[in-house]
Amino acid sequence: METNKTFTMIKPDAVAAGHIGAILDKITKSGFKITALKYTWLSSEKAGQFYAVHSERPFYKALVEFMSSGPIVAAILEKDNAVEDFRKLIGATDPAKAEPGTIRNLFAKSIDANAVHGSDSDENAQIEGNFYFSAFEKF
Ligand code: IDP
Ligand code: MG
Repeated sequence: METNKTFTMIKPDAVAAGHIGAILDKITKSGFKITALKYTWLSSEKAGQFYAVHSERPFYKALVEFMSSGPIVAAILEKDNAVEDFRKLIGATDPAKAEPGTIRNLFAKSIDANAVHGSDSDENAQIEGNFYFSAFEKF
């Protein structure tokens, strides 16, 4: 299992607010290399599949609606210790609890519209990257 890859999405709130450039800049300046990148819009079916792990949670329906409400940016990122380091860079799920200087502290509005996704394990990083990108789209 690779330990130097993670997967991220810039969520619809941050895309709509015009933060794509600033967030990608922060990610690359923090030492992550972009190895796949895509601007796309999830159908509610695709968003439901991506977040299927949360299907029993009370916020699942709202999450699927939100994630299919506008375009997103998906990316695979490479760095030593990628999953853990990227979770530190994005900060807590609730931006009110995210450390100063983290992406969610800087760009997120609420616990649901929280600007970015970051994989929570090496295994999920691989699954999530493969959800979006074929072998011909990763370099
Ligand atoms: P994470 O994105 O920090 O890994 P998860 O617990 O995996 O957080 O939840 C996935 C996403 O579901 C969150 O990023 C957020 O958009 C949404 N979410 C999580 N908890 C809540 C909640 O309590 N209310 C509303 N939305 C939530
Ligand atoms: Mg998560």
